[in-house]
Amino acid sequence: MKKKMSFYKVLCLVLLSAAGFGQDKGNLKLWYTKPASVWNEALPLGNGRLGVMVFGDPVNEKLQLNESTFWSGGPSRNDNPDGPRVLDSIQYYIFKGEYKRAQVLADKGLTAKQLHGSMFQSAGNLNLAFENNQGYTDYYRELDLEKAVFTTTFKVNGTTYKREIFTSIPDNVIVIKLSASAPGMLSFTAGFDGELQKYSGAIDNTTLQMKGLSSNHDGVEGKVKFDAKAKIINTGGTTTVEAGKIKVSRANEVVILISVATNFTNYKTLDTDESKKSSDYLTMAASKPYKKLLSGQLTAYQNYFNRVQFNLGTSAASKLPTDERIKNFAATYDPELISLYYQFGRYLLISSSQPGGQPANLQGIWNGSINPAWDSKYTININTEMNYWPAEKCNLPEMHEPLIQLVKDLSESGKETARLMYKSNGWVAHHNTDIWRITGVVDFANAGQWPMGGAWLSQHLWEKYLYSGDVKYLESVYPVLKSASEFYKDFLIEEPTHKWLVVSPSMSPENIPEGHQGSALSAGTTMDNQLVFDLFTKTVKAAEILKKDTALAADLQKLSNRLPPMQIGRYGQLQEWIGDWDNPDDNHRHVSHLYGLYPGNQINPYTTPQLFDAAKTVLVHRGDVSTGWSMGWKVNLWAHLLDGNHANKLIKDQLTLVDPVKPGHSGGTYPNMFDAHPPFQIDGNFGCTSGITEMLLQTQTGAIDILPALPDDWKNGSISGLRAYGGFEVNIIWKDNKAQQIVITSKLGGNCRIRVPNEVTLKGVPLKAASGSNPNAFFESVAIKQPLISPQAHNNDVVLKKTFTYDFNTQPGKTYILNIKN
Ligand code: FUC
Repeated sequence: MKKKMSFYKVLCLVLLSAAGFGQDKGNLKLWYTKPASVWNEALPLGNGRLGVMVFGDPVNEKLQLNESTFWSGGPSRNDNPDGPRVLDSIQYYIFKGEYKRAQVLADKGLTAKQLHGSMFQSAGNLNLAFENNQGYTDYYRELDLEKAVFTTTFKVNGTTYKREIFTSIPDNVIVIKLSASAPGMLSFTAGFDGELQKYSGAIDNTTLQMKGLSSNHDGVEGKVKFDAKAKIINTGGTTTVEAGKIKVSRANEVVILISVATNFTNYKTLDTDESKKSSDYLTMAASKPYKKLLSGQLTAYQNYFNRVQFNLGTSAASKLPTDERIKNFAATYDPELISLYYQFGRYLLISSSQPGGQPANLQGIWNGSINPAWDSKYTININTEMNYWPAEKCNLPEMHEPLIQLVKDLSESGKETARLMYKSNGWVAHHNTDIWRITGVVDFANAGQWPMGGAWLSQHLWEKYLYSGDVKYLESVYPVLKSASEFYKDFLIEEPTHKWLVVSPSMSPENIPEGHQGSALSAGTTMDNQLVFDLFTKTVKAAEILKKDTALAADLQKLSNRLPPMQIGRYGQLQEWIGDWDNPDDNHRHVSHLYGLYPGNQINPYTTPQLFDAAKTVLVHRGDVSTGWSMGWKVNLWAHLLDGNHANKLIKDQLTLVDPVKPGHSGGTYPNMFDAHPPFQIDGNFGCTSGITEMLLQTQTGAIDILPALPDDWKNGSISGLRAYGGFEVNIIWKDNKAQQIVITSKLGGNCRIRVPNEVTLKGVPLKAASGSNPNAFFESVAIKQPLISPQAHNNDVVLKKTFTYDFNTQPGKTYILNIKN
């Protein structure tokens, strides 16, 4: 009897805590009272390979289609083989201070001669023209993030119409269900169109087909073929073919399945039979009833989505349509818009990045153009990395896999670039890449001459390991990490003044210092030093864990010691460059030297307070409002400066409604919640989702930091399912800005060190105040060189809010519940 009682008690406790971590069911919806009239009002669906933007127009429904491998050109490279002839001179001019000459020479001898990257292209549209829907009323349109289903309803002459649309992860097709409240009311004509179509017509009276070919670009012939098919499955009514389209008359209900495939096999090969592939997916899906397709998708999607629940409370402001809420956001109290935006970021990552597929590009997987901004490719001097900042901590590690694969691919293609252009070992990538994994210099030297893309991307290989502790995985990526380090081992060069080892030619993305003759080119920029330091440190640690390459690790350690220290300039700022060239009025969108603050962890208030203060000075100088992704980065940075109120201010800036037709110059959010650079760029969505997480949980400074940057007006809330380094999963409930309950599940065991804003207790286990360094190796911090400080610099003391740091030992598979100390 006694035993039973305690079992029920435990059960009640579990149920109670689960309720505490919940989010208001049914509120995770983007919804509108009008159809989309332009692309930035349409709503995105995706399964990692197929992307679709749905407009929800009752009369002329449009589904704009993307397939993640439909890119211009074909397998290609873009190395400039003249590199070795000009490299010495460029390095010489940079050290002499003749930056312009260096740039001119780099433009000739290092920048790609022709190919500046390929374009991700739209595959066209499926259009449904309805005969009788003019004069509709009671219009409603939503995207339900809990189900990943788009729904629109409206009435015409007393009949209620409904459209439900989703993309299926397991079945690889887009699924549309059209229904009406009365029989025989569905009459429409379906047809494909697309700017790159080569053929569009009907195969039979229920199947449409469109074939297309990607564009030629930068002198590379377009070789990607796509095949799109739509299968109409009607209940009641008839279907006939009319002028290459299918006319459906008086049906009761219609399911349409859309399948799109390309001939892409991998970045080197285009030998898949696109027509067979699209037919195979279609046939498989058509053999299942709609309900089964939907339940399959729900299971697959919710397995990812449901892992994190976030609740910031609600208010009357949340009762309005989403576009109005964004418009009102700065002037009202609408905390639920923040949790919606947060979960939208997770939704977008699940929908645009699935294991085995391509990583999310500048627009994720959604692009309505055949000539998009920046080719909608991969900009790897911030944007692509930012896309993946939420992956591990927001409990979507599987979504990180396409990026890890891209890094593996680049380590192959970039080896040739390192050899051809720089006569170096290892692999290198510059500031852009594409589906063909180009690794040369694109655009022009002032933007592209940055041989650090590989160094930044490689950090993700190690970061993934820190969350999972999976040594087998580490083993599989170690050769890539090692080879990235080997490039810098060869490429670093001694600069004449301090004899530091530096990367040259390079730049601080994409900023030009004043008095630099209009040239961005320089040597030993702060970000480059930080990236090489991190890369070497991580390679050395990985080698240690895997018991490999002792000699190489020793070499890398020695080289690492000779990298420049960070420097604090005359304004008290963290210097962006090797010289004290910063301008306090510079509000450039890139804040590259703050990589060391986030996503790097070389700067923190505990072990590097002077640098922490200098980083803050930079951020104050740069200002808040900028492009979408820049604001997204700043949310993370202010969170790492432990200033939740300022981070929250940036969220407000990011949630500023941007006109979808005439966007202006500042970043913000479109009515469909897509981030506006402008134009649409998805990094801002992902960056902000990451930043919100960093406000609630940080893991990089030797401890699990609970509510490190909680804004004053996020008084009460809860979040569950976040991941921290070392295999910990964390749930937090806070009340009156204090951590009320923290639930930590340990997957790997080991010491758990937590830093909390208030005192907590752990039932049955004595909590020790933490001291010394964290014995848990996943939280090992690295020693940073003392900064060099300008005699003119005025620095401020870092004043921190009081926190409580504890250690307790954990067992794998066990959960620990900490409560506020009363
Ligand atoms: C970099 C940024 C731009 C833009 C582009 C795609 O060049 O500087 O702001 O995000 O990438």
